[in-house]
Order: sequence, then structure tokens, then C-alpha cells
Amino acid sequence: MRLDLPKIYPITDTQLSGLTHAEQVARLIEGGASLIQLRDKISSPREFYRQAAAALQVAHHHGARLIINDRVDIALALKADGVHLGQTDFPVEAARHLLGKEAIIGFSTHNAEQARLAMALPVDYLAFGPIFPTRSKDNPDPITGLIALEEAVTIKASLPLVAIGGIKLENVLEVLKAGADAVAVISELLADPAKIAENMSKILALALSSPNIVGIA
Ligand code: TZP
Ligand code: MG
Repeated sequence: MRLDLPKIYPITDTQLSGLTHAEQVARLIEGGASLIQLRDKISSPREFYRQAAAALQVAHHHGARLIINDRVDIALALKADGVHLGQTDFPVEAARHLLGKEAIIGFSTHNAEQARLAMALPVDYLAFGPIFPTRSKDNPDPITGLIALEEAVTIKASLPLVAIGGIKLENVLEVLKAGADAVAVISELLADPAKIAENMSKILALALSSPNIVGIA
């Protein structure tokens, strides 16, 4: 079944926020998040597992879904809602085999060619970006801009697409107007840990005010 992506898809960052994954998840849910990705490039697998278990308890208690970045093993062991994989991560087909057909699998793409190739994979959504400059990722791929996003939107057909990279209150509406189904956000939500719930609810309200783009039947 087609995944119904919420318009705002927050991603956690313990370094930026100074908070545990569970604390970030609680604040993001307070601000209206219903699908959250746990991303951790720093912690040991053991520590990420421990924190993800706690975060999953918080999320599921509130009816929100959690996607684990990179770590298929952690998603599988904790029965998380899914996994997000990049171009050089664990293969998507193998992740689908391990996690089953109900799991949500997201896949990062950074240009039209990668988006085209991704269409043959068993994924539930594509991520595309970085749309704008970002400081939240080490060695990011080249900035795509909005024109490349529009091209990716024509390629992905009815597969949900989440745009990522440098998305903020000031540009979220143009990203959605370009045809993204959702946007993934880190720094705009987490840079001020005292304002996570407030910033989440602000950007969600703005995103929800944007007209839905109806594809050609
Ligand atoms: N992948 C492409 S850009 C990015 C990731 C994980 C970081 C997005 O973070 P921000 O702070 O919303 O630009
Ligand atoms: Mg990855």
C-alpha cells in the first residue's frame, strides 16, 4: 500500500540538539510529528540500539512511527517501523527480505539517474537532495536545487518523495510547490532544543497550508 508521508518528516541529531533520541522524539511528537527518523553517525551500535529502544517506546506510546537510519539490524531487533538507506548502505532488496513487506523502507537519491534506478527497488519512499546547502551532513552530495527536484518528481511517479537538505520555514513552501510530497528537516527543528516542539508545530502548520499538488491521472 502507498505510504502516506506526513508533510514534515523530522530527523534526530543528538550532537546538534544535545538531547537523547527519546527526548527529541518526545518533543517532536509534542509539536505534531507522526513519522520520525533516528539518525546517529556518532554513537556505537550498542548505544544507538539502547537509545533507539527508548525512543521507540516513546513513539509507539503516542502512535508515532520510527524509522532507523542505516541500521537494518537495529530496526529488525527492535521491530521499528522501518529503515532509511543510502546509496552505499545495506542493499534495499536484502533489507526488504529481512524486514518483511510491512516495513517502511526509504532510499536516498541525489540526482535524476539515481531516482530512475531506485524505481526498480522495493522502497516505500524516495528521499531527494540536498536541495539547499546543509551543515547537518558530512560530505554531502552536490546541491540539487529546485529544478532537479522538479525533474525527480516527474521520475518518481506516484512513489512518495521527501525532499531533504537546508529546508527551513522560509523555503518549505517552494519545496512543496516543486512537487515534493514531504520534507525532511534536521537543523531548523533541533538547533534550539528548547524550541523543538514549537518549531515543529510552526513548520507543520505552514506545510499543511500549502495546496496539495494533484498529479496527472
Ligand atoms: N541527507 C541529505 S541532506 C541531510 C541529509 C541527512 C541533512 C539535512 O539536514 P538539514 O539541517 O535539515 O539541512
Ligand atoms: Mg545511510
